[in-house]
Amino acid sequence: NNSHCYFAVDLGATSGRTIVGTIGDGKVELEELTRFPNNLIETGGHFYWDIYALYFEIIKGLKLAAKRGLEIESIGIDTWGVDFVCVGNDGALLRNPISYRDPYTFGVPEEYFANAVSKEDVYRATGIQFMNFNSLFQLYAMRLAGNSALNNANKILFVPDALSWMLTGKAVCEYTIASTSQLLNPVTKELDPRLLDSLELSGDMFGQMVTPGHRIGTLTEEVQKMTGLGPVPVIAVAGHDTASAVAAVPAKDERFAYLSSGTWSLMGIETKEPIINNVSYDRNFTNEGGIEGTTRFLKNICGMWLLERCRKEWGEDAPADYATLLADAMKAPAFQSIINPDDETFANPADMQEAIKAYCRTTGQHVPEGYAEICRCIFESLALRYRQVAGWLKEMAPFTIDTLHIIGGGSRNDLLNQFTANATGLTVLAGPQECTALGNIMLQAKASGQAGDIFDMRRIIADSVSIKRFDPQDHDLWDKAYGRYLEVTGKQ
Ligand code: LFR
Repeated sequence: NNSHCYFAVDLGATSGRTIVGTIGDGKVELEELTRFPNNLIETGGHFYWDIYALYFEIIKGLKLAAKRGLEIESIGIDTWGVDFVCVGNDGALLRNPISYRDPYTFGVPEEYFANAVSKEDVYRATGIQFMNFNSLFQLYAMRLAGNSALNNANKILFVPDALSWMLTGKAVCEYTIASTSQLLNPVTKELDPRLLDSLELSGDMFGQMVTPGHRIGTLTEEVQKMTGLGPVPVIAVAGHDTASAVAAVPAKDERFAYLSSGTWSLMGIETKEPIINNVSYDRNFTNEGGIEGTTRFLKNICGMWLLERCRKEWGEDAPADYATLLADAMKAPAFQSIINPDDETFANPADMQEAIKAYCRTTGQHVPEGYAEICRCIFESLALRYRQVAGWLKEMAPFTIDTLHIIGGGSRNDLLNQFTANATGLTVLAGPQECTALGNIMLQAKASGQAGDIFDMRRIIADSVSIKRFDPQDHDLWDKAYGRYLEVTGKQ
């Protein structure tokens, strides 16, 4: 038997999974071992992630793998970006990490630019889009508040690195996850000394900077005993979930755009060099780290978050089945109500449906009623926002974009895929849904010599999954709707 087996941990902001990937005969297959919720815990005026619960879920997944007699060659962890854990002198975690959904960084970037480093200088040094929750601003907010975990920190580890540390006792700073912090300079590929100084931090607190494929260490004896596994190596994969997803886009060459569709919609291209100029600054595009020295030049768009929140609110008043929900949305009239999904009123409203209705009311549009109309409004508006961002991307890309790969959980939404093709005028190739896990597994395969470079990995993936094609239709209709979108959203 010449197949090889790898263990992936994929943690998102709402749920996490452990997955086993098997590579053999030039194909890759995934099996989900466990799935569990990732909860936001509110206490003492903050929202935290429960890192111990996540660690425990990883242990449970590893135990299951051991029980099944799976011969795991290595383990890799990817998570959402920006959040981090402080570690004390004695090696213990200094409480749970604060979540990026915690509003404690609202208004902090402005304070930072006024008192520490200017906005232009931060962008020039990092090329990272401004979002209030970037680690830079979280750390600054903690400093201003005299946060005792930070005050006593000997190490600061990003979430995937913190979990690897708990499994191996080895501290690293993986490049792709570090890039989300807005502390990393994508040209020197080091943490920026001036930004570190502004936070009174030193670079070595973050651990040794490593790139995807690095072998961090092996499971500690403690973990071996708990799980029944041997000294299995833990590999630094692309620790940022979006970097893992982009690594797994089943593209044949470099001339593609991607839309990684989950709670967030990340739309961008892969480039050899960062793109940091006045236009990228004005459009707030980011240059996050990819694998093999590539740059993920992209923009965050509010994605399924709108729908996820609405579905929670609807409960049993809307079909639980996704296909029925989409079919009902199709029965609602087209282009009645258009919103800007990235309007700040949708970031974390108490009532998402009410926020959408209020937006339509203030902009003098039809106020959507019922789940079908609201769904239609969300999907059409997302597609129109995609067109806007794709347009900016086309202006800045160093190559002609003709294909958009939609990957991640949101790629199973045929309706939105078709809308996206119509709105952007691009051919959409949808799938796989499991891009993040596939990227995580392939990076491990590459580290153990079972896969070659990025395009070899992508070929193995393309040979293993099915991809659906959507060609643009109804051009005039969508063009007219885009005109309305620009009017409603005030051209920004
Ligand atoms: C997606 C993601 C995005 C990042 C956001 C917050 O899961 O990692 O790339 O901007 O979460 O960390």
